[in-house]
Amino acid sequence: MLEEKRVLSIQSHVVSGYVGNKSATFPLQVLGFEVDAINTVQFSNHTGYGVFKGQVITEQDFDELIDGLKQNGLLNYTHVLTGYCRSPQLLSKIAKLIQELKNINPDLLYVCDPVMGDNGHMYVPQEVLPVYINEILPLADIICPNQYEAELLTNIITNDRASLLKTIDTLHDKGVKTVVISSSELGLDKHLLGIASTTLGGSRTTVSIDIPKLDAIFTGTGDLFASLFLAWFTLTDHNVKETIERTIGTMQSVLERTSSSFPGKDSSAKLSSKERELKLIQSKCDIENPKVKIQAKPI
Ligand code: ATP
Ligand code: PLP
Ligand code: PXL
Repeated sequence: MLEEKRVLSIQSHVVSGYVGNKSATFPLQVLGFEVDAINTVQFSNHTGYGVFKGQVITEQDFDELIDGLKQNGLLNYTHVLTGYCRSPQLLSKIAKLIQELKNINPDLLYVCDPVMGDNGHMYVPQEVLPVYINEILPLADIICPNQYEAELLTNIITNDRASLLKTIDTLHDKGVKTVVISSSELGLDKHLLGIASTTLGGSRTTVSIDIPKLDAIFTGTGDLFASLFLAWFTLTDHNVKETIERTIGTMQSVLERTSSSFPGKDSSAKLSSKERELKLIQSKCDIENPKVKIQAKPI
């Protein structure tokens, strides 16, 4: 792999707050990665607020940016990270770009967060699903769906750990070497269950992690999770156990710092979107030095 770590991160930009590239860029930079960001949208704030305004990149805008990079010989990346994308046409273009980047650097690592929905509800048009399945999955080195996204990608209903593990087997069978379930509702006793599995290096390693569930709804956490997973997977030389432990260590610190800033801790449901924005910048030390409080367990 090239000495320098340079990530192309293709995600949303928001002027105020932390989702998409605003959530992913800072942690990657703090951990020593160069980040080149393509902003698929530029919105005033995330869509969970009452109002949002702004622009969506067109396919032509995207092509122009890539053309400029290409003409200057700048398409040399070690990593690509993709997240929320509502347009099947743009997603398809992104797939073609990733193939081109892999031709330039065969060691490139592509991390795909297939952001489509949560809790049985899709919040992107359903036309993006076949593009993820047919064009993106064959290129992804790491995929980090939540439980519902794993169901969509594999057509398997997950009502217990065994069926969730079956989705992971199916994603491995489709050629994805590292599969991470960023969160599922299959944890016990107010915990989210996370699972990370890799077949890199010839043998299979699968671990689970019990994540204490905080009584609040956050936005941008999936994007932060994917960026931290990318960073630690690279920095630990592909050790999934250490990677998920450090990723969750930082996630907990950021979310605890965010929650403890809530004015009335017992009424999180009534908080505004602004009050629930991630305390990301304030968590710089916890990004650099994650406190691992929860060990991942081998499955
Ligand atoms: P995506 O849709 O981007 O694939 P996702 O739906 O899994 O991701 P989240 O549900 O936000 O994204 O979960 C990502 C991580 O955020 C979890 O692994 C967990 O560490 C953290 N997280 C999110 N919400 C909570 C919560 N209420 N309590 C504790 N941790 C949380
Ligand atoms: N809700 C809506 C309306 C979204 O547009 C998105 C975009 O990804 C999310 C939730 C996901 O946020 P998170 O990254 O926290 O999972
Ligand atoms: O992944 C979160 C996200 C990304 N991009 C935009 C969003 C959100 C969450 O609401 O609104 C534009």
